[in-house]
Amino acid sequence: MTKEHVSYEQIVRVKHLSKENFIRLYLKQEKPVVVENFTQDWPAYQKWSLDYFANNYGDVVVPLYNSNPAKGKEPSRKPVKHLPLKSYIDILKKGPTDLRIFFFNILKKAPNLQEDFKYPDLGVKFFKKLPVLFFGGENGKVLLHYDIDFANNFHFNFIGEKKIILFPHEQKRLLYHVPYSIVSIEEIEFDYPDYKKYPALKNAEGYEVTLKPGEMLYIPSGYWHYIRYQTPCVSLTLRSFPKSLNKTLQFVKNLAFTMPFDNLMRKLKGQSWIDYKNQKAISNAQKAIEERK
Ligand SMILES: O=C(O)CCC(=O)C(=O)O
Repeated sequence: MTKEHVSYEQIVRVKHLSKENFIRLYLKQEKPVVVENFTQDWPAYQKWSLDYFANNYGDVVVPLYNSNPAKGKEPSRKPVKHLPLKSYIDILKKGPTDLRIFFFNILKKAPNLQEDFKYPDLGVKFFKKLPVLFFGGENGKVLLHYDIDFANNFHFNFIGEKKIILFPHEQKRLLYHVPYSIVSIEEIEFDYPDYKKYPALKNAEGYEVTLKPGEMLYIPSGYWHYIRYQTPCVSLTLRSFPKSLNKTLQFVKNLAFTMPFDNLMRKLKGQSWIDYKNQKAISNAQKAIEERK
């Protein structure tokens, strides 16, 4: 048995956070933080429950994703099935499942939900066109990735508990970042890393938190995130773009060049392209270890 459960440095928790302190201590320093008492006075905190979503939005058909790595010529993010939300919620209630709803677009699918949350006054400009929900079941996981748009993410948990592991963007080589993508090698479980197979992970310095209902996690721009659902959960992410020309250029490059190129190569070469990229992730990590010696 080479896999072991690891704990990372706990993310700072505060009960309340003023705009000034948020900007000075976390936004400017690109440090994550959890605010415990954040959404208790939002309608969502009282209203949102699995039954509430089933009763009010149960007929909305949702794409469901699992965490199996894409194989061969499959696109990297392909839903495994589509179900009405109420049938998916029945699955969540039954027990562990790795089926998830990734990026439930509130404006498109359930605009009335906008009345249940607020855009907090934290001194940032929110991108109000993309409030999104995430649903997942007990023991489900979200593979380590960073967000292609380099947004500062404000992640509000309303139902259940989830463990979130974060790493600063610069650690990408130690995390086995797969070239031409925004993910790391998909079989790695960052809560149970296999150090024998992936030794560079020992040098990565991560943070973690178990997020409870009512709490907000600030995920700074570009941070890698890995999520393990401990119970069925529903969370909301609001995003704000950083004022960085460099990050904007990287976003445009990812969108206009890197992703289309990767999709084309998947179509042309299938599994051998995936194997090549994973091999490259391993050799880049090896080099990163050697440079540290
Ligand atoms: O909680 C989840 O399921 C995913 C969250 C996420 O990836 C995000 O907020 O960007």
